[in-house]
Amino acid sequence: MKVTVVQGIMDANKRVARANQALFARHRLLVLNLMSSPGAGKTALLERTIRDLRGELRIGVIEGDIQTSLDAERIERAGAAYAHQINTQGACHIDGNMIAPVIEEMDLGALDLLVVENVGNLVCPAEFDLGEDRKVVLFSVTEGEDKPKKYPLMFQESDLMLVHKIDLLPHLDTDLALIHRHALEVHPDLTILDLSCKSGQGLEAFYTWLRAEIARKRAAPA
Ligand SMILES: Nc1nc2c(ncn2[C@@H]2O[C@H](COP(=O)(O)OP(=O)(O)O)[C@@H](O)[C@H]2O)c(=O)[nH]1
Ligand SMILES: [Mg+2]
Ligand SMILES: [Zn+2]
Repeated sequence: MKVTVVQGIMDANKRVARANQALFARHRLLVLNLMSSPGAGKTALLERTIRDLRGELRIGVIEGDIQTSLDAERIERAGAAYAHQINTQGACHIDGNMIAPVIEEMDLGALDLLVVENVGNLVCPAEFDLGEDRKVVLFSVTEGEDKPKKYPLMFQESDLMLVHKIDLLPHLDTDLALIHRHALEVHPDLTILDLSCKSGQGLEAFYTWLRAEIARKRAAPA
């Protein structure tokens, strides 16, 4: 496995994101930008998805963390077709510049899906396009019903919201319907799926969404 360390390069993110997008389009490869606060379960969901869909989808993951290669090691152990760790050295999000040299080196044609696991943070990851097709926000039921209203940009920018760890609901006072209502207040068209990678509840609906998005991207003009 390879670890890339990036310094604070921040120039012209939009331009780089467009170039990344063109490269993904040439390969008709679906790319997701997976965002959440730290600990919502991004890596756990990816590990489960890779294990469940092994044999059907070749999934690659670019991991973004301030430090360590722990997540890419987990992804590799889960049997991913490709795993790469980016260390941002303090930066609290991934931007288009950081993934550009990584995707240039990769064999994008060997994948059915590429996921970028962003740095755990509900704020600035939403501000930086990577050239992805879809932004996905993972939000766990332990984070408080008010967060979609407090961090609206994340929920406005995202195409899909995954409400995670619903296996915990019997132990909590969390109002799941209120989480939905607050997210829909800031983004009325937001697609919302409830799931748990621990119990497996809701995963089939997520996989159905993935398959549909992959099919749509494959049919899109290069
Ligand atoms: N109860 C429960 N815990 C989960 C679930 N998914 C992940 N976790 C736990 O959440 C913690 C953070 O998971 P991780 O994948 O490292 O989160 P990340 O920081 O978003 O990548 C770990 O202790 C996981 O065991 C779930 O579906 N249910
Ligand atoms: Mg992680
Ligand atoms: Zn940041």
